[in-house]
Amino acid sequence: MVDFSLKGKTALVTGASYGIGFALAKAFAGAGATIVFNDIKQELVDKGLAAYEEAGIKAHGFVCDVTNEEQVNALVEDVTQSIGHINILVNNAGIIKRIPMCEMTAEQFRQVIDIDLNGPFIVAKAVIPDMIRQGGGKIINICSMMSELGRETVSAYAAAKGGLKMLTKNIASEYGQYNIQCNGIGPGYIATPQTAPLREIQPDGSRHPFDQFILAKTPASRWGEAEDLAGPAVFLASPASDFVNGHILYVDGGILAYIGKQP
Ligand code: NAP
Ligand code: GCO
Repeated sequence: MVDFSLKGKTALVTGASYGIGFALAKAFAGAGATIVFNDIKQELVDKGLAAYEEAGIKAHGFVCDVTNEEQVNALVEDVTQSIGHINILVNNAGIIKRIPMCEMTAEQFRQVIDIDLNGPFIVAKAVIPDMIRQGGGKIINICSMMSELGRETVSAYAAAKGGLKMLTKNIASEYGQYNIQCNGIGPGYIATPQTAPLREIQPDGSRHPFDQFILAKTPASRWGEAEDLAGPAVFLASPASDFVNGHILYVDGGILAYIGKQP
């Protein structure tokens, strides 16, 4: 019998008050996991707790900035002492800045790298030692189409997500011997607050040009929903994927396989 259960496991999903992280955490709870999440503002943690409660999930929320190593180490210690050993980590927290590279300041570039790449390093480094003591664990890094492709205005984001792909492979390489599996999920274009600007209805009532572009680039001819990522994430968090390591699972409706619909 293939084991997709997360019963008895504790999952930390970063940046999971809403969006993709929230959808993954809900799916993990449905598979039996205890949910722990963080956000950088108490008001968003509270909003997230209310949303989990509305979904019938007793989640545990903490204020923690994934770029702050002291806060992350304190979070992991607190969770381990008061809730349980972290068996599953999803490095989901992330930002994007859409600015032409030559107009982007070094500080803006650094901020994206800090949250989208340094953050996953800091959090993974904080949870791995106890995973080793517990005999293993699961780490899932949320990568992107931009782990493989570039486009105008997202240089920092693509650099971060490309780096996150290789950090995923390196964690798999370095800690696979301790029964830790580290894989990535590469979502396609998903309808969340992060991509809302790309889907805004135009003043004349037409779809945003980028919205139309993505529909033409996606064989499924639709944007993904955060829930489309839930099954792949439960698979990578469960014993069913114990021999999958260093893999980036693209959940993109076929974008990476497709040249695009002829205009
Ligand atoms: P989102 O709606 O913008 O949510 C991002 C979450 O991360 C928010 O809860 C945000 O909290 C949190 N966050 C930001 N900086 C943080 C920090 N320093 N410490 C802790 N939490 C922080 O994004 P999303 O669309 O759900 O995306 C989630 C992940 O999937 C990101 O890594 C993103 O790059 C990736 N992704 C998204 C898509 C897509 O099409 N949407 C596709 C591929 C990959 P605040 O609200 O407080 O800022
Ligand atoms: C963008 C989008 C993308 C998505 C996602 C695609 O501006 O191109 O925000 O980067 O967020 O990363 O996989």
